[in-house]
Amino acid sequence: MSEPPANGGPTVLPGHPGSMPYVGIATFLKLPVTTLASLSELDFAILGIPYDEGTSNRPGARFGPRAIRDASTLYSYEGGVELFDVELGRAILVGARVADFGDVPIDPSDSDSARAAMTGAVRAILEAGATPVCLGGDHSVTASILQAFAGGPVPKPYLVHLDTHMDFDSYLPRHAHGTPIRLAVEGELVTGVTQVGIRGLNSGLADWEEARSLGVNVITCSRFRDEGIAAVLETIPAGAPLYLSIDIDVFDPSAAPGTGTPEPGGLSYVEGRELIRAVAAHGRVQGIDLVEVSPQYDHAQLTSTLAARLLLDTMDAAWSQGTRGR
Ligand SMILES: [Mn+2]
Repeated sequence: MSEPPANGGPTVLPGHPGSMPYVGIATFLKLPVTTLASLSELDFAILGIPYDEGTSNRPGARFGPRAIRDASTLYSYEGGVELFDVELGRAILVGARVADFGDVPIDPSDSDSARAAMTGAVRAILEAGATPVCLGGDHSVTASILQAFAGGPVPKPYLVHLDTHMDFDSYLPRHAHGTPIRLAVEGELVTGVTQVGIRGLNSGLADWEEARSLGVNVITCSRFRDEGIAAVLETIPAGAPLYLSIDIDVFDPSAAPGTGTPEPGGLSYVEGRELIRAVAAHGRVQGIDLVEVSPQYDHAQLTSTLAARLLLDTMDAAWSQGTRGR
C-alpha cells in the first residue's frame, strides 16, 4: 500500500492516467469536477438531476445519475484520455472539453425550488457557452431544462424526443413525468417536436389526437421499423438547433430493464445510436438529456451501461459533425 502524500491529499486523483475503472472517484467518465467559475472552458458539462418526484408509478430515477456515472467508469481506462471506437475506426470526442458539473441540489418535497434549481443550473451552462448533458431523474426534469433555454443565449431548439410514451398526458398532475412534452408545446419552449419510438398502452386517444393537432410529429415504434431513419429526418428542419431528450424506456426492456415504466417492443441499442447519429448530423445539438434510469430495477448494470455508452455516442455525434456551435 502506498504512503499517503505529505500534503494529506488523495493518493489517486480522478482521471489519473493509468488508473483502472474501479479506482478513484466516480464522476462521469472519472473526468474532473467543474465549478461555475470554470464552466466557460467546457464544450460539454455533465449535470446530474437526481429528482423523481414526478414519477407516476415506480420511483427510483433519483438514483439514475449516480448509477450512470458509476457505469461510465467502464470506459475510463487510462483516465478516459482516448476513446477509440473500433467500429467507427476513429477515436471519439477528440479535442472535446468535458467535465462533471455535479448534481442539481434537490430538497425532497420542495419541488418548486428543485425545478428552479434545475433551470438555474442549465442556464448557467448555456450562458457559459457549454452544451448541457443532463442525467435524469425522471422525465419531468426536461420541462425545467427547456425552461432554461427560453430567453437564453441559445436559439429556441427543435425537440427530438425518444420515448415509449408521448409524455403529453392531460390526466396527470402538471409537473409529472408524463407531461414534459405538453409543457414544452404549451409553453412554446420549442419550435417543434418529433417523437420516435412511441408504443404501448398508456397514451390516451384524446391526448394522442391533441398532440397531433398541435403539430407534434409522432413516429411510432412500428412505423420507425417500417420506414426507418428517413421518416424521422423529414420531420426535422435541416440545420435546426436541436434538443435531444432520451427516455431510456424507448429501448426494449431486454436491453434496458432498469426503468420505472418498461414496455415491450422497443429499440435496440444500435437502432437508437444510429438514429441519434443521423439526427445530430441533420441539425445542431444544443442540449441533451437522458432520463428515467432507475437502478433498483436494473440487472447487471445493463441499463446504466447502455445509458453511459449512449451518452458518449450522442456527445460524439454532436461534436464530430461539427454541428455543435452557436
Ligand atoms: Mn418519458
